[in-house]
Amino acid sequence: MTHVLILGGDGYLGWPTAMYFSNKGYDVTIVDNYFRRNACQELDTGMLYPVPNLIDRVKIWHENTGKEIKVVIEDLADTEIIRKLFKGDIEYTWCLNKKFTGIPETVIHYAEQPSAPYSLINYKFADITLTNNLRVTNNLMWALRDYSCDTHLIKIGTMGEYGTPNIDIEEGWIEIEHKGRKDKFLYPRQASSLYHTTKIMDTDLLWFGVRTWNLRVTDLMQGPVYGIETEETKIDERLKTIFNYDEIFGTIINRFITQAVIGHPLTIYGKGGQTRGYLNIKDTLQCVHKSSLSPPKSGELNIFNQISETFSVNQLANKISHIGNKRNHKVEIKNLKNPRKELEEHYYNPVFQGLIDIGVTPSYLTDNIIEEIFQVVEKYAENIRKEVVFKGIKW
Ligand code: USQ
Repeated sequence: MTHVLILGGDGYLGWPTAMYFSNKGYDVTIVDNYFRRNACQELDTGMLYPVPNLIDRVKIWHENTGKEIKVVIEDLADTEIIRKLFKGDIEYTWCLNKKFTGIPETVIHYAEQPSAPYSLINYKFADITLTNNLRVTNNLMWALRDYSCDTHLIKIGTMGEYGTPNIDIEEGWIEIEHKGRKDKFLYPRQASSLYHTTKIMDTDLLWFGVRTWNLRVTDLMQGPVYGIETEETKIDERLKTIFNYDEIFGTIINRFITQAVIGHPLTIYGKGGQTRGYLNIKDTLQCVHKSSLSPPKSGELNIFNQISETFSVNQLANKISHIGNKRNHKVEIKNLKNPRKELEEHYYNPVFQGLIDIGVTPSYLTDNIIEEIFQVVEKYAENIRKEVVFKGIKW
């Protein structure tokens, strides 16, 4: 069985990814330090429903499927943890069989602070974001260098690394002709938050590791993800992934649907012309899996733009209010003064062909898909707290 190590396996994307690979017969180990849960508690954010801790989750998974997902509860910013995972002297927090599974063939790296607003609350949170994200990536890069250059690292990057340039966004690379000579470089990056900036720095670190030590890395430039259910979360109610609707950890589509359900005006920041590439949570799983089946050669960095379609904030608000009204919610739309520093009207034309070429079939934000998310959110409507929807973290 192929061994897949998932870093950040308790998060919104990490947990569904763990079940997806486990269901396909992979030997899965996950590592997490409960960063996201602890931050949600510390910052009093909005979680649609409580989720069991990781040990209970993997036990529920085992009860339902007979499959084992090994768990290590540790902080990957600690220099030794990832090295121990590669050396085989790690202590599992939960597993059925204590035997070391061996060096992973694939590592999927989600173990980062993922929120732009979190990274700009104040200096303390900026520092946590920089320290955590860069240390984890650096620790991982050195462990790969020292123990297993052949392991394929799949890193979740972000489309926000590119920003919103006034030219087409290529897939990772650009050829530049200058004074009669040509060369290929990483596409220029200019992020609009400190969180996004750490992702740029991650890419730079790993590109160095690829050039210098022949590492094999896939960097996935992902857009904002939406959705709740995946095939595996449907197996048991308790296997649902963490779903945030607050401004810190909630992404826009999940937020707008939740706002529509509780009668909170949809919070369009500024003019609402901000355009991004979006994807369904189910597509994240497909993209990561298909990438694992098409690893780069030793000494190569693959970069894919991981989005399925693009929308402006205004287009999203219109789509969601249309479905919300159809479901008898009285949906209002409100343009708030933008708490973020970003362009509110801009050119946006990213290429996103690479993942389709390796076999990903994109899902789209259809009325049916929006209705499915509405149904789940409505079920938990009593848990939604209006006061955490918008607190106005500015930068
Ligand atoms: N926005 C609103 N109203 C809201 C929330 C967001 O107008 O209530 C706007 C934002 O200003 C932004 C856009 O919607 O222009 C997307 O915001 P978001 O909060 O959904 O996403 P973002 O902060 O960009 O970050 C999310 C994830 C992050 C991931 C990123 C991909 O939290 O982990 O890397 O999406 S991307 O945006 O392509 O960089």
